[in-house]
Amino acid sequence: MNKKIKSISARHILDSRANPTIEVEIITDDNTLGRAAVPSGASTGALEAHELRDNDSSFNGKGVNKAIENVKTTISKSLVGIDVTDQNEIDKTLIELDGTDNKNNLGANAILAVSMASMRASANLQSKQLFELFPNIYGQPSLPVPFMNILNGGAHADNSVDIQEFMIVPFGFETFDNSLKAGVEIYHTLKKRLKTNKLSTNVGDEGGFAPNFSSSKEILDEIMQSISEAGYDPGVNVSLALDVASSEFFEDSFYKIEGNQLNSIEMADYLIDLTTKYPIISIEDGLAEDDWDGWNYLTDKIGKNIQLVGDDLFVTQEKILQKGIDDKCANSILVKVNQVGSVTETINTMMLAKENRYTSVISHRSGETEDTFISHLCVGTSSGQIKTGAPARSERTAKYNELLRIGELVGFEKFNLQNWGHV
Ligand code: 2PG
Ligand code: MG
Repeated sequence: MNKKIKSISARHILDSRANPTIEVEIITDDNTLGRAAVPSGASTGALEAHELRDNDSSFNGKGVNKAIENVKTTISKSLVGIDVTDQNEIDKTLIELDGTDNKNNLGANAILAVSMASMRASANLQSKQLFELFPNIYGQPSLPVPFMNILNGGAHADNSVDIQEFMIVPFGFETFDNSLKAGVEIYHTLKKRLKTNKLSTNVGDEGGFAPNFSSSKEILDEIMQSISEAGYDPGVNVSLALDVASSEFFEDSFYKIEGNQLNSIEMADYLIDLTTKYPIISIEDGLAEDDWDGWNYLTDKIGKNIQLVGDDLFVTQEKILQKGIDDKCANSILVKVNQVGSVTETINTMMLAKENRYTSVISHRSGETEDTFISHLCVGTSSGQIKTGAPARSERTAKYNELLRIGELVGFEKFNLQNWGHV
């Protein structure tokens, strides 16, 4: 087996929001191919690794030609000839080549695309499934509980809803395919109900519906009804989860939500109140990324019973997660490969999470491609939870569909209910 990298090429493809993104192909000496494309966020954390864009007159400044050039020149020169199965060495080389803390030189998009493509090439070379190459951080490979964002607001939709994501969590099933089926049936029921009530059934960036509602409670009531009408039991086999994405409406120390101005404690209390009225098991970014005191308060109040997920807060970075652990903030981390910019660093962050009894929720971005890397990351590390949008729009269903394929291989009953939260 000749494991050396022979060539690395890059191109732009389009993401689900009509923006260019980078796709990389790695070919080994024995002509094995590995291909990967990177996603892109809209409600991004301030400390995310740097996404290199051209900022010129084409594609509204969103071109990725500079990132492509970096792959073809600097990165190619250093990686050709390296053993493609040595992911640590590849990622270390990439990080050293860049030489900055946040991948400002080469671009996290350039580096990540190469990192992911090399792992794919390595799997193909060894005739393995991609998920088999990940360390089993939370246990033996298993399928996740899907967190399905069925109603969109915030930066992902042009409606009046402040909270970004209202998710259903079909957890009470024996197998992944039945869990997914429940989610799909509830999604369709919600659509029917919205139509009947003359509300818009147009969808947001992640495939969830995006009608106008005046309050979160109204939305949660609607979703509860949809769960029941679809034949499921809210709180018994299907729970709710929120991504508040509150950094987006945190200004001058206040949360501007639903016409109110709440201070940090009031915002936390508002969320706590929601958890007493609805079967909410997980809240992501309930407080803003720089409101550490608010996070500590919320964690102290409900962290024993509710999964509190840091997304913008931790940006998948080990050092920032360590601060959260030290300061007793959150009990879970959202894992987005492009927030940190390489496979190895993603794995290291997840290991730190596991060591400290934090759960890991593997996540897509709002701008996605057909790449299904995260489905494999989730199964291989056995994180037990994936958030990858509504069961609609091909860039979202691509991830669920890949999980269905993996389910056939590993067995659908390998459905991880142990690591899916704090309830
Ligand atoms: C989030 C994500 C994905 P974005 O906030 O969790 O749902 O959105 O990719 O826009 O950051
Ligand atoms: Mg989020």
